[in-house]
Amino acid sequence: MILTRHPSNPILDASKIPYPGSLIFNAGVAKYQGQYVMIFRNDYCAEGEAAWADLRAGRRTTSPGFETSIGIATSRDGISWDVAPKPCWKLKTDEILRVYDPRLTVIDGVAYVCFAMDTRHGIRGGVAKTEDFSAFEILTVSSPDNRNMVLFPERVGGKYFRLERPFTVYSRGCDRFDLWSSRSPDLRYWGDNELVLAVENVPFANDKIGPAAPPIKTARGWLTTFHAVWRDPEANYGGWEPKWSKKYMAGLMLLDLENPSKVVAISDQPLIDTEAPYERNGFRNDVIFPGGMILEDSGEVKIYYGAADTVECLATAHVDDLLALCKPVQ
Ligand code: BMA
Repeated sequence: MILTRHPSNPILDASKIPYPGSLIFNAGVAKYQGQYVMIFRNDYCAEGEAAWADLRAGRRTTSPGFETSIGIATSRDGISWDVAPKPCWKLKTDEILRVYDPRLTVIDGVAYVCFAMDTRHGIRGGVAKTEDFSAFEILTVSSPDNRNMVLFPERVGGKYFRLERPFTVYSRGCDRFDLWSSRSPDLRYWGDNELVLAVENVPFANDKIGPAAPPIKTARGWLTTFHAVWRDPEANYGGWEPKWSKKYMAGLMLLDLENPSKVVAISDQPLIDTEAPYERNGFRNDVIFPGGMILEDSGEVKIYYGAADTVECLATAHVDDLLALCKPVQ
């Protein structure tokens, strides 16, 4: 068994949140200033918790109105978490509906948060800088539609480097989305975009793919997860939403150290497929979405992932076993 689900999974859920919270998932995690820091998405019901219960029980078919806040938690061991008493970030204006799915990368000791932003004119992806997670300085926001941005933990060839996932609806048809890269001299202006991995090159995805957790550096390359979506026309994956019919899995690949737009090796199997009850059943059944990946000095890799769009989980593996899963690309 290469990957071990942590026995205390889910490591964070709504029961541990000291403010309104229903769905705690898709967190970014990094080591920062001597401790583990988790920045997580919290979807909660503006109509009150009873509305969620009605949806779960089939007493209503429309999703209740929700709000999203971003929460923060810290840990000494990366397993048990102290949640701050208040959410750390929420953005809602006439134009911006919410920010969500935060990813955390520390570059030269500075914490950066990539985020998705729903607006009235499309979905955008951005990068913010923070010192202590009490305030966020937005450095850049993309044009729509783009999201799932992850920053590399160091510059590559002198440039900041990120993976991202534009939504190419018009030219690719519905849900044929691929994983792209871009570079920046200053974290603000992004360009040199390149296609990194196309959905048709992932045997276990037939719908769309995109980045997941920020990568870790190994001697053989940048090791990184990605999310891969399978839509089974015959299956109904359930979920509290009546029409949910997709399954999200974690894939694994290795990118070239000097040119991370190039995939050098990839696993032809999902790294994490849905299996545990907390992955199979929730707001959206059968969803695994990694957002944090930490390489320990021992060679252990901690992979943090949102499960069923409902809870946050942890799985561990040895870095050598993960590297062995990735087969060279010709
Ligand atoms: C995507 C995003 C993610 C979510 C996933 C599965 O489109 O909304 O935040 O985890 O769907 O529902």
